[in-house]
Amino acid sequence: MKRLIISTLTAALLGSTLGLGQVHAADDIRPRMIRFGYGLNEDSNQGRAVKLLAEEVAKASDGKLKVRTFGSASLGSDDQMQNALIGGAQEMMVGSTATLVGITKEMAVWDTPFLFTDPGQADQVLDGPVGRQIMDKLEEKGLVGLAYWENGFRNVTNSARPIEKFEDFNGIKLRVMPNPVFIDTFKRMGANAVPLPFSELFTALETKAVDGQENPYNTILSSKFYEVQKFLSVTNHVYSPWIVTASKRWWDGLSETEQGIIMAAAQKARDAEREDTRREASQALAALKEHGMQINEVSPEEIQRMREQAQPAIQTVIDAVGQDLFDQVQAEVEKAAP
Ligand code: TF8
Repeated sequence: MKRLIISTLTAALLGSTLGLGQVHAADDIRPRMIRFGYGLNEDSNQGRAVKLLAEEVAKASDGKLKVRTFGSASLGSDDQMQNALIGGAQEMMVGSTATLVGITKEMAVWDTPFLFTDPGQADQVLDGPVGRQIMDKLEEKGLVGLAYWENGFRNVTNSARPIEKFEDFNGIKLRVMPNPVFIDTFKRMGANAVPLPFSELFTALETKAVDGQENPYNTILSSKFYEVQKFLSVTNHVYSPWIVTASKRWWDGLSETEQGIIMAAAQKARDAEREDTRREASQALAALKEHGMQINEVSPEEIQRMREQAQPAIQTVIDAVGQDLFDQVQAEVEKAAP
């Protein structure tokens, strides 16, 4: 009996050391269903990239890892999904870094008004060491950051008038992302800043609960804000990243192979998404005009005045992230200047 056990054990040990490679590697990928939520609709830059990520994961895992995608905030607002990830009730999502500030305050650094001047510069800083360092801060809060995607440079729409100078914000009820830096920035511009989750935004615009909002061209187009907003003012006042996150509780139970497949897919989708977003953004103004929006460029002088007006909001960023990290990001931004 003893012999039998020993020889069985030896066989098992030999089996694993001799590799029986295939058995082992296959074991490394277990059939799993991954719930992946996002806030925009399927027919958006975000939706297209999530679909690509799901396809890449299926391909690389021989269909064992199945990413089920849930768009249009059908699993909840960014905020709700973040908490579902932390609790382990949902596996993955993509959303704004700005809505993570309540969880990981360092994320507020990306909300610094006028931080980046060009998307290539944003890529370099986000994908570089300081971007990774900030992403890694999520882990102590129960989240794993996989990749930054592009939401993009934000522009203002409203139903009252063209914004040509910051004084034009006066009295405008402007929906902002629920985040202290955004609230502060737009209060300083003179707007009545109203924090609201994105999932409630269209209805709020439609019912005139708010007069305006700010988002990249792509979102103004894909979320059909042109149906409920007349004026689009080109301010490019901040660059917004998206971030793909996973539930740490769930992620830690994956094999290295599984983690590698998902990470590679998030990065591949990132590269495709940035290209797609930039291509779409370059044609979006014409499309929005066709949909009847009245578009105005803000003069460089008035942008400079907006920048000065928003300047004190930088203190809100520094209070959240600390002077050291803020300086470190500034140094990376300068290094990556176009
Ligand atoms: C916003 C953001 C949103 C994103 C999206 C829901 O205005 O720009 O578009 O967070 O993932 O809330």
